[in-house]
Amino acid sequence: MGRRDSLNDRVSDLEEAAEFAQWRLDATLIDEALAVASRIDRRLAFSTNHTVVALAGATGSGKSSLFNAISGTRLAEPGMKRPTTSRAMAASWGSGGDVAGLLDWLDVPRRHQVKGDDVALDGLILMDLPDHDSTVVTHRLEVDRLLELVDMFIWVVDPQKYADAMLHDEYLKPMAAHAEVMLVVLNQIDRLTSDQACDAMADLRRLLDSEGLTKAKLLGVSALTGQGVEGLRKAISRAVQSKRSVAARLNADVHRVADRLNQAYGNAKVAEKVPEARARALNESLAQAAGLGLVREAVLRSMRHRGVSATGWPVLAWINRFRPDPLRMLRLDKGVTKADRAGEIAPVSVQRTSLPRRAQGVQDARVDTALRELAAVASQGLPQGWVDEIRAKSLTNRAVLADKLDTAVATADLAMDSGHNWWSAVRILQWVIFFTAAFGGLWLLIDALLAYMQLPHLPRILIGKVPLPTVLLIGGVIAGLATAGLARIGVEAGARAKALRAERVLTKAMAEVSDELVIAPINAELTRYHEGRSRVRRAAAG
Ligand SMILES: Nc1nc2c(ncn2[C@@H]2O[C@H](COP(=O)(O)OP(=O)(O)OP(=O)(O)O)[C@@H](O)[C@H]2O)c(=O)[nH]1
Ligand SMILES: [Mg+2]
Repeated sequence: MGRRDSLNDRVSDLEEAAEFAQWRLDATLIDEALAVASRIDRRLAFSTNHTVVALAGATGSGKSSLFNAISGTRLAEPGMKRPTTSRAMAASWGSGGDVAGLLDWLDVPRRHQVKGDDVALDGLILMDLPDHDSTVVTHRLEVDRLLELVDMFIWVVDPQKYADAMLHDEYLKPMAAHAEVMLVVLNQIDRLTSDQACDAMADLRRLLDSEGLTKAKLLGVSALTGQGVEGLRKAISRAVQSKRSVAARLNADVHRVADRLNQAYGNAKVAEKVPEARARALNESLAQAAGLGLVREAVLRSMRHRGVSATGWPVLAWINRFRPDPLRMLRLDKGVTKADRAGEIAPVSVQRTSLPRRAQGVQDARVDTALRELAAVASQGLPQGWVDEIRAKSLTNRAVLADKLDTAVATADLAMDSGHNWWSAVRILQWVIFFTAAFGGLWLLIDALLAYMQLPHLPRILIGKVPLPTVLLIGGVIAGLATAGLARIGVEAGARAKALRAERVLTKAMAEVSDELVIAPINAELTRYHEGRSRVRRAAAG
């Protein structure tokens, strides 16, 4: 039972490994693996208490005669005319189990139920096959078809043709994995002296061993005289009663195809996911292409511009307002407001920048190179089909990449409106200073006018030796410029911090885009490979 469970596990491992490899490894091999898996499922659906044993071999070797000798019947038709048997024929022993269903699946309409209670053969379905080396092509097709399905093989050879190249090269050697469920019978030993029979048996044993069939039993028999037939019956009986042949045959099937699939998967060291350094290199190229440098520069200049307008000497600041805001020119001035984040408004116009597309050709080429290198590094050691798949995956979203990056830049929160509350305080101070200076200036002007018109002048207040209005005017201008100068230092520091922050935010936003559009699809492909490989290894190891 345990064996059957592990067989089921191996079959599903094989099936999944084949499915993971679809379109990536050799299609014929994958189809074969899937066919084996479904064939095993079908066979296991029928009774595993029955063992289907086929007599196979060259024409005239004595398959039909042996069938009769083993079964003690005359159901098969041995003959002089070659080839004699043209369609498979089956005889079954014992009742119970869906023998009819099993024989339907095997597509063997010629069938007999052997009467009597031959306990030794209970559970046996013995099959007489046509000749595998037939001149009639349908015979060979029938043999090949049934050899795929039966649970155990008895290869019947005769003293003349036991070393036949076709038998060994096309059937025995390729089926070495199935040696455990294989019996080789040297028939017609009545035609040899006992020395000749010993020599022939030893020679055949050597041959089989050299072909990897050490596990295959070899028996010498004569269907004509009945010599050795009892031993053969016992060997069959043991196999049938142990009920292990079904699982053993199917296990060998899994083994054979899983080995080949395992080889196709390869065992090179393959990355589990895209290396960090590669992902970073790609992100840098993408950032360049999406104009990260330009945005950072624009943020820096825009913050300076706004800061100077807010904190500068009011007259100069007012002039400064007429110069365009660098961020606004890139349509990045809005950023993401609190309302946007709450989902209240998400105007489409915000989703696009006006970043210049001047050097786009060069940038695109850089991105293409980065994508190519990323795909090449990530797919190192993989089978060619998988390498192609990863390259294709790296380019799947190439067309939308630029747009998505631009949207990421356009919607990134550059936080341009925060962190500069002190500007307002400075602005108020600047206006106070400005009005103080203006007051002093006005005072002097009025004084000058009164003097011009020779009217009595305003009261004269001195600060030390300097008149108050002069102190107010000159002091105000100096204080205003000094405040503007000091504020300029703060503005510059703030602008730099803001530019750095913008760079960080944008880099992160772009990394998210590249993760989603490039890295994730490649990583999924790598995971698929590793999952498939671990499954096929399990299937092949059992
Ligand atoms: N001497 C001798 N002749 C045998 C023996 N077994 C079979 N024969 C003869 O060999 C000939 C062929 O036997 P079949 O049983 O028809 O051989 P087959 O393998 O079924 O042949 P196909 O159906 O054509 O593939 C017949 O004339 C048998 O009588 C044996 O053990 N000794
Ligand atoms: Mg025959």
